[in-house]
Parts: sequence; C-alpha cells; structure tokens
Amino acid sequence: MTDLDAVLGNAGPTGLKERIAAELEAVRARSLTYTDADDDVLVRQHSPLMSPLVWDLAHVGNYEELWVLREVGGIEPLRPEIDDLYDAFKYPRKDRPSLPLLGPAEARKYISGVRGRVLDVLDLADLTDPDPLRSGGYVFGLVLQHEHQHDETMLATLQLSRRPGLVRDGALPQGRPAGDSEVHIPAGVFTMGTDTVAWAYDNERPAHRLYLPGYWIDRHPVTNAAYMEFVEDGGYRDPRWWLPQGREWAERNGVEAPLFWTRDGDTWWRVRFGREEPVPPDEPVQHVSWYEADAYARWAGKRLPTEAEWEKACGGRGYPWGDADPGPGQANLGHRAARPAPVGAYPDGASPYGVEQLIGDVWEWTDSWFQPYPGYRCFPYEEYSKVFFGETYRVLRGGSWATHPSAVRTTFRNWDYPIRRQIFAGFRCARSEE
Ligand code: AVJ
Ligand code: FE
Repeated sequence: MTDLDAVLGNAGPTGLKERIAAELEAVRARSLTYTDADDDVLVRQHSPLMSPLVWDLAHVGNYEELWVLREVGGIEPLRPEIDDLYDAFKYPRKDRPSLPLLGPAEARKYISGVRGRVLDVLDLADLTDPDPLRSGGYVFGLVLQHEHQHDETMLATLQLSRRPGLVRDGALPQGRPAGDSEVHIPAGVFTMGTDTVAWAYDNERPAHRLYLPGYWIDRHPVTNAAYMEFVEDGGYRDPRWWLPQGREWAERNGVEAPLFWTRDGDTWWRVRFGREEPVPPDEPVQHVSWYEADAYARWAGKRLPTEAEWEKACGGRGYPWGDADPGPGQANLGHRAARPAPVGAYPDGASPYGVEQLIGDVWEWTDSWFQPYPGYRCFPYEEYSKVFFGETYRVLRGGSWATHPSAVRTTFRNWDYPIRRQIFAGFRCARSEE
C-alpha cells in the first residue's frame, strides 16, 4: 500500500470489494445448492408456514435488484411487473404457491442477470462515500445477510418437507460433560447494541449503557437429555409451568414434545432431513417454541434470560471469544453439519465469563419482546425491523448451525412468534440472584 492509496482510502475498500464479491459468490452457491431439486419440489408448498422454495430464490434476487441496482446503481427496473409477487408484505406465505411466480429456470436466470449487474455496480462503487448505503459497502452487506437468512429459511422448509437429502454431515468437535453448570454474571453496567459494527442492522443500534442486577446463566444451551426429563415428568401437561396461552396452544395442537420427535417405547426418535435417528442426548434441544422454552425454564426453577442478559454474557466484543471472525473451533455455524454440536464442544468459543455456545448450534429464545433500543433510527427501510416492534415477537439470539458466520454476531437480533418451532431454535435458562 502506497501513502497515496492510504490517503485515498483505496487499500481498505479494494480489499473490501474483493471480500464482498467472494461472499456474494459463496452465498449464491449456497442458495443454488438448496434449490438444486426437481421443479416439482421447488414449486410445491411443503408447509403453510413456508413459501415455495422457488419464491425464496427469486425474492433474494428481487431484493438485490431493489437495493443495489435501483437504489444505489440508479438502474431501471429489469422486470417491474414481478415486484409485487416478491414483496413479502403483499401476499402471505400460504398464498404464494398460487401466484404466477417465475418458474425455477426463469428464477435462476433472473437472479443471475441481477447478480451480473450487481457486480458491475460493486466495481464502480466508492465504498468511502459517506452515503450510509454506500459507506463501507453497507448495501452489499444488507443483501448478503438477507440471502443467507433466506437460505436458512429454505433449510427449514426442506426439513419440514421431510425429504431426504441435503444432510451435510460434516464432522463437529466432541462434547464435554456439561452437568447443569451455571455462570454468575455480577451486577453492573454494560454496553448493549453497537454503533460501530459496519453491517449491523438498524435494530442493533444505537449502543447504549444498561445496568443489570447480578444473575446466573446456563453455561450451555439446554440439552435433549434435560428436555426429555421435562417431558417424562409430565411437564407438558402440568399447568404450573405454562403461561395460559402457551398451555392452550399446546393442547389445541397436540404438542407433547419438540417438533420432529416421536416416541417408540422408551426411545425418542427424531426426523432430520428425512432421516430417522434416536434423539442424541447431549445436543442442544431444537425445534421448540418460545412457550415450550418458557415452560421448561419454570419447571427447572429458572426463567429465560432477557436479551440484555444474553448479550452481557457474551462479554462485550464482536463475538464471545473476541473480534476474530468465527472459526470452526469456536462455533458451529454455516451448515458444516446439519445439526447442533454436543454441549461442551467449543471451549475456545467461550465468553470471558465462561459462557459457551452462545453463537451457533441453536438460536436461543429470550424472554424479551422485539422492541427498539432507546434512540433507534429506522434505516434503510421500515419493513426490516420497525413494523415488527411491539409485544408480538420474541427475540432470539446467537444464530444456529444453519446460520452463516456473516449473518450473526453478539449484537444480532432475530425474532419470531412465540408459537414457532420450525426454526432451528433452542434456549438456555437464567435466574436472578437470590
Ligand atoms: C430476521 C429472520 C426475522 O426472515 O422474517 C428476510 C429476515 N427480512 N427478509 C425473516 C428477513 C426480510 C427476517 N428475520
Ligand atoms: Fe426477505
């Protein structure tokens, strides 16, 4: 790097452009893998909760067109007539199969046409431009994270379809005996949210100081073995543990165990991407709703952590282990295997407090509603976060085995309805100091 480059800010942004281009290529390879199936599988509705896979595929391209090509590149709409079809607010997921969607071949062609132009916009972009969509390549981070989020959604659809395939059984580290270890977090002020993480969403901002009384938080997420004890103890039928609306929901829907579990005699089995296997005792439980997590916590004499408690337990840096990008020894992310790793598998991913597996494995339900932080400012559009604020959605933290490393961090906030179980979600418990 010459001094002139440094003055012009060229060195950083050039490296940044290369990184963005590489990440765009990687996420697209991922999307195409998940949609590498017969047309029939792509256009069908596997669950009323989900879009047909071909909708997600064209939607990521349409989002990229709206934000990178039109908004930043000033390029005329390529196919203005399809915008409505891929606007997530126009038609509910269950109605999407009956829309005149692009077919699989057309969708692939459309998104690749968009992508070619996106790379041209990237080439010409000045990533040092103070405009907030351009600065630091924000708009590229926006579409990149968006596509990874939809890839995770597509994985949930594939899991619901119970079709075999796509189980990538990569090796994961061994677990360590966990017991029911808790970590004490002393009372005090910490910084929640961020002003500095370049691609953070509006809902992660601004950074703000928050005092929390001392509390205990589980060192690991709750395991299948621990959750089975709740089930075997009749936990699902005991109203003492449940919020009334949770009990009612479970009863009405015949919910007696996590989604995808069935009992055969004394053994619990689960279906994972079309394969049946015994439920592994030492993995974090997944496919439980917020109501189930909340009931379990009460049964265990604990409660769910607030999202502030969850974030404070991370220790105040980009990730629990520091600011280095997630590596395979720190967290189970990015679909290395199609499952959570056993508890205790990531001592090197521990936070300074010693809390483990905060990032990766399973999204963790928290006790908090999805609400704006004090001083929240909407950017760049209301339909990402703002329209979801209120007492409707519960916050999930930390990402799952299906979440890509670029789409999660200490401050990242996800949210869903408290009844949802198709997402790769589990939880850990907390309790207040006596
Ligand atoms: C952040 C996962 C709740 O998938 O509903 C995707 C992300 N926003 N497209 C979702 C999102 C627009 C969102 N979640
Ligand atoms: Fe979307």
